[in-house]
Amino acid sequence: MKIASARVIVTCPGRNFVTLVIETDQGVTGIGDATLNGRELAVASYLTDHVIPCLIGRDPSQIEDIWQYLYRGAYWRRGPVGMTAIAAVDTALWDIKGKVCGQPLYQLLGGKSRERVLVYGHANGADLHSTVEAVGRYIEMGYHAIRAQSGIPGIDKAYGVGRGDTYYEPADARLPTETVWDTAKYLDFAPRLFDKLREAYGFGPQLLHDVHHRLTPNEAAQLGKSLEPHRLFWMEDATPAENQEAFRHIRRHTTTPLAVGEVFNTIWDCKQLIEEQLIDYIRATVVHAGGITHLRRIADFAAMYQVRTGSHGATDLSPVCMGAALHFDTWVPNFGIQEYMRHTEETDAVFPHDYRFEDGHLICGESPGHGVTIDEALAAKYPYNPMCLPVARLSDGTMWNW
Ligand code: CS2
Ligand code: MG
Repeated sequence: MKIASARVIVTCPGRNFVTLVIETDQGVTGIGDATLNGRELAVASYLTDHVIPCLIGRDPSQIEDIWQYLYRGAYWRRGPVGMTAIAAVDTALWDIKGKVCGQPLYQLLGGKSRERVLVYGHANGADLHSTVEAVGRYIEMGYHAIRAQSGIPGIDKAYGVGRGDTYYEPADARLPTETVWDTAKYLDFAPRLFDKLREAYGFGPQLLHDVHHRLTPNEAAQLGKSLEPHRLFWMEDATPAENQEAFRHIRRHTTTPLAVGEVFNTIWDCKQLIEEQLIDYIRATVVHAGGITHLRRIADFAAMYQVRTGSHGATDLSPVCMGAALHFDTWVPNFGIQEYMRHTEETDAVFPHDYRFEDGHLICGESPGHGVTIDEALAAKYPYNPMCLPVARLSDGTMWNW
């Protein structure tokens, strides 16, 4: 069997997605997610101009060799664009392998470690009261784990607050929306949000919170300490993690569980965090961390240090990534939780899939491969619509971390 052709599909059913389709000379097709929010065309070009020409004629069963070829052969290694492109190829090749073997992807990885995958949803509101209500709605929808993000008094356009009721899409303009961040207001407000949530719902629901890179290590330590009575499932992206050592300070001062890694794209981004056990959950995901092949390496390394997976699963990761991630989550022994920010109906129509939500969990399907396809005719009806993520400044104009 040989790779006969490959193509990149950019579609925008409510938001932009990039999908790689690989076809073999025996008519077997595999697909991979190549979406990088706000940088979609960079990955599309990397694939079209630099990767696809090298794939034609190769044996699609040689997943590892092709991964090594694309990683080492790039010379300019690592980074979100290149690793997302590699991830798309890798995911598509695992999809093909599943179809050739007639096996769901989790079987190729080693079989089931669990029947279903615990997920968390995204409750958010413009203020404390509406966020408490939103968490209640997610509990009624059957979620056992819920991320809570709220508007913050005195802060306009706080992170994580959707414009609608269920879906949260941060890429909101052709050029970055400017937002203003105020750490003091946030540190004053966040503990009060979780006071109210625990008062309203007790300790039944698992609660998560995303700091989204906004704090210094010491501020993160302060917040983690103040949230300890609420026993969060995790506090995410407490401080920018390029400086992995910074987490030593946070770890010294709080037992609130820490999750990091949705912006990571190789094991090198998290090596120190894991081997020094500075985090509890690694958030790297199939689409941005080099695909199944590399994410498996990260998870196995994490397992040595009792760090569990908690893969990213925002709306800007397509159902193709979610499908592959669920097979990974069904297999991976040191599973923690899977983020599941629901896609819109129009997105789901473009990406038919066999996974399903039930009682706060997702259950992957039994179709050969990862169980997600793309309706190319429908995808063609949604042309690319350039959008990018906001930026954040402090009130004095200093650029900060969005
Ligand atoms: C967030 C994401 O889901 C999360 O944890 O950090 O929504 C993130 O803001 C987006 O994926 C950025 O595109
Ligand atoms: Mg996050």
